[in-house]
Amino acid sequence: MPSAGTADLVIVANRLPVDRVTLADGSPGWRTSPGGLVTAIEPVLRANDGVWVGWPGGTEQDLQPFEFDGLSLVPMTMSAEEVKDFYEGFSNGTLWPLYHDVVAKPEFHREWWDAYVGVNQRFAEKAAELASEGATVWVHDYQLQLVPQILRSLRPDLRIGFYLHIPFPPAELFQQLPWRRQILEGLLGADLVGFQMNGGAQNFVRLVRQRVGHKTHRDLVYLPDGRTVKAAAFPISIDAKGFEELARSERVEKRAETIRDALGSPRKVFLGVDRLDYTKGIYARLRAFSELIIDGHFDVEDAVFVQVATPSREQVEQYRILRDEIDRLVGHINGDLGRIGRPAISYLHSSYPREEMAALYRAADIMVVTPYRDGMNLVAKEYVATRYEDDGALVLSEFAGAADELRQAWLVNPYDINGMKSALLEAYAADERERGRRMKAMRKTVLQHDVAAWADAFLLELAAARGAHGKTVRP
Ligand code: ADQ
Repeated sequence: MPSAGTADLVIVANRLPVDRVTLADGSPGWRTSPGGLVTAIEPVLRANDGVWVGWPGGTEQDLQPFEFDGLSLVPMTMSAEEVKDFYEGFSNGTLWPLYHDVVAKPEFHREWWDAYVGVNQRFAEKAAELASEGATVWVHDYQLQLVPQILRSLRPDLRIGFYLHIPFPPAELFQQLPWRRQILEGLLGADLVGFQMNGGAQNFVRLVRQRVGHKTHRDLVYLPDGRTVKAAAFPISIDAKGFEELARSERVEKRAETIRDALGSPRKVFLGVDRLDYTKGIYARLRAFSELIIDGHFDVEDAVFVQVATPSREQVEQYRILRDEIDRLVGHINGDLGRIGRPAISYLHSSYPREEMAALYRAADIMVVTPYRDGMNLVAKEYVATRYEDDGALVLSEFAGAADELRQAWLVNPYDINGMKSALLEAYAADERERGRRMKAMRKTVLQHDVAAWADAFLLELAAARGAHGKTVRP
């Protein structure tokens, strides 16, 4: 066993919670990445003298552990080949499409798998080196599914939790993976495996029974060595109060007004905000909107669609193809339907600070979230959190995890364009009372189940996990 380190809590994630930036004096520095995970985990990290292990992006090689804003960060390096084979390849060319209902075709390449094993091994070794005797290690997401098992073999004293942020697919799809058994065994190194939805946990337990042959009962897996592994759902959330406060600030209110003015003060603003990803259903939603104009339900003077799509994974071919397709579609729609100074779709590729996101949410009458499959979808929850006057409408795909909690949204099947058109139109035409009734209920849900509650629930369950014998981390 390697000698134990000093951290009582180790977070292991593909990415560090910071991005590389160039400071005013031209030297390289860091900035906290926008995102809920940092907000959720930061207080727990601070309370437990924790460290965060992850890749800062890029291929810089001589990175040392550092403190940023009071957080202890341990950067993992990645070679150009690993970025290609582990990150773009196995993580985003194999697992991402496979775990999202095969919306795009997953590719299976043996050299990608080899890189995945190698990177997982390095991350596990680093966590083993940093964790104190009996510490808690919380491993995140699909890029690191082998870490729990490797880590357990290096450090049997640890309490290990794993959380999957994306859906865990049904057996019928997971079965395609040539390395299906290794992935299942990798995850079984954890004491607790957390999923967004109950369905994911059930898929996992069923696969373990069928493919690995372990005994299972409800949400528990019994291993031959006497250990038990629990699989359960912990739906992730957002810093709801933080978003609401931001939305209430005068600056954000003013900015929201400016945005509406800049759009030409249309009667209604539709909004979509996504990473530019083929799982998000951007193409179909824009088509549905444009057909409503063509069918004469409204005009470009009445309504505009603002679509923010941050480019993502640009080296992966399927993402380039998608970007071209959407560029072309927006060009067509605006060419055919727009008027001078009044495009039907206002299309933006930028990434924005949280404040600007809040202003966009405030400026939007109808938020449109239509993924073909999504683990949760935080955008839907963020929109709800900013609507403190119980106004605004949410059109939400049934296939987003968020649809389980946000039942009062206008729920749609994103494969059904006519169904989507009807829902968009209903949300557009709904009266104030109807919108208010729905939003009020959704706001209650989002404010109650915030990201702090999510982290607490996971860590409490991990502390109670049977078979774990380490120290308990304070949520
Ligand atoms: P994502 O697929 O990235 O997350 P999502 O849950 O919507 O999807 O989170 C996106 C986050 O990025 C939101 O917090 C949003 O505000 C932010 N964002 C989006 N566009 C932005 C822009 N242009 N500028 C700035 N910020 C932007 C994965 C899973 C989800 C799951 C989350 C968390 O795919 O299903 O909800 O992890 O577990």
